[in-house]
Parts: sequence; C-alpha cells; structure tokens
Amino acid sequence: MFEIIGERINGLFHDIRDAISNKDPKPVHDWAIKQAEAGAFWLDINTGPVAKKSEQAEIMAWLVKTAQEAVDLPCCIDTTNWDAMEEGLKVHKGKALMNSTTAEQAKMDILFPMAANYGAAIVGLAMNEKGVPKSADDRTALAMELVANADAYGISPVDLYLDPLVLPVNVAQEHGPECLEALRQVKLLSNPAPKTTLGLSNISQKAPNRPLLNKTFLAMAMVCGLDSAVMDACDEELVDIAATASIILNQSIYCDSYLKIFRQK
Ligand code: THG
Repeated sequence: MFEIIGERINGLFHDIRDAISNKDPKPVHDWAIKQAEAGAFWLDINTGPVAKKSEQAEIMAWLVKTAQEAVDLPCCIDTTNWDAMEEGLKVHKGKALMNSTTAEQAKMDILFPMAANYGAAIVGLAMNEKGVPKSADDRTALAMELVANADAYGISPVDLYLDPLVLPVNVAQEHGPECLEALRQVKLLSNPAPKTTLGLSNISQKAPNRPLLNKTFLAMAMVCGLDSAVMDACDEELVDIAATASIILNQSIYCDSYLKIFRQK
C-alpha cells in the first residue's frame, strides 16, 4: 500500500515555527489530526531550519510526543542532527521511520545501528559528500551502497526507504527523468526489494502551479515504483491521485469506494 508521509509538522511552516517557540501544542495536535484524517500513514516531524542546533534534540522530542498525543500514527523523524534523531526515537511510540542517512560511510555507521537498536525503519538518500549525482546510474550506485550497508547492520530491505532525491524543476530540470529512472532501478537492487520514497513538494519549490507539478510528478513516480512520499496529505486531489494510481497499478483491490478505502488504511 502506498504510504503518505504527511509533511506539515515542519518548522519551515510559520504556524509550526510559532508553536515551537511558544511551546503551544495546539497547532501540532491540529495538523496531526488533519493529516491522519486525510490518509497519512506517517507524520513527518522536522524542527525546521530556525531551531538552534543545541535546542533541536529537545524540540524534536517535544514535537514527537505532542503529535502522538493527538493521533495513533508513527512518525518520520526528519533531521540531520543525530542527537535530535535519537531523542525523537526515545520518546516515540511504535515503529518510527528515521529520515535520514546519506550514503556517507560515517553517517551510515551511526544511523543504521541506531535504526537496528530502536527497531526503526530508515530513509537512505542517494547522495554523499559530493552532493546529489545527476545521472540515474550514479544515484543507483549510491543506493546500492545504502542497501549493502543496511544489510551489514541487519536492516531488512523492507525497512529501508531509498530516496533518489527530487530537486526543484525550475532550477534542476534535467534531474527529473534521472530521478524517475533511478526509482525504477533501485527497486531491482535486492529481493525483497527496498522501499522507495521522495520529498514530493521539492519538485515545485519556488515555481508557479505547485499543486499541479506535485500531482503530475506523483503519478509519474508511482509508475516508476514509488512506495511512499513526504507530501501534502491535505491536498485532497493529490491523495485521490495516489489512491487512483495504486488502483491502476493493481496495488490494491478495486472497489467502487476505493477513494474512501484508501484513506482508512
Ligand atoms: N526527502 C526526504 N525528506 C524530506 C525531503 C526529501 N523532508 C523535507 C522535504 N524534503 C520534504 N518536505 C517539505 C516540506 C515543505 C516544503 C517542501 C518539502 C515546502 N514548504 C514551503 C516552501 O518552501 O515554499 C514553505 C512553507 C510555507 O508555505 O510557509 O515547499 O526530499 N526523505
């Protein structure tokens, strides 16, 4: 089943930034409930860029606890700060999704054992110290390193969410088809296959017609093997497209009420 990772509890958004600075649980509760009702499978939790590094761990723990007070959903703990990742995991109920490691050896050597220790799933980004490669083949090569290292640390491929990384179409147009081709290739890297994910809204950053770009890209990426996405769960048409694409791709059994069924998990 396609897994929606609701993107809205992120300090990038002003209401969440304000909630963090005022320690006001209400916006976090409200967005947790709204995204759960819209069909989210995971709640992405990101402190945002403004939080000071020394405060991120405490803020992450507060956001995770606060979100899980309101709904019975697991979190996708979205941070590059290892301390914040671990503090989030400590307070998390159920199986978390760690977002993310890159293919840098030093990061994999910390984050894969952390995932094994907490029984968490983990996102692996197809990038390393040199950044995001342009070609599909180079993205897949990094994905292969992620698969091999995850395996060495005892992480099952079904708990590894490979993210070939989508960049904004207005500045990195040539990456679009490479990212889609990488999705196809990474599904073939192991048996069972690793899962796949993307930060869908990246495609449309600073471009007009954002919802249209997000929707079109979602349908295209699902054909290529996308299993989940950090996305706007409150865009009803976008969620309808995820539901409809999974029906057309024969990933769930057709019934006339499939749009409703999709949201019920
Ligand atoms: N891969 C993985 N995780 C990710 C990303 C990814 N997490 C973060 C990000 N990328 C996905 N989440 C978002 C959340 C918000 C936006 C884009 C991606 C967004 N925000 C508005 C903007 O920048 O214009 C700002 C908020 C506002 O409207 O105030 O677009 O790639 N694994």
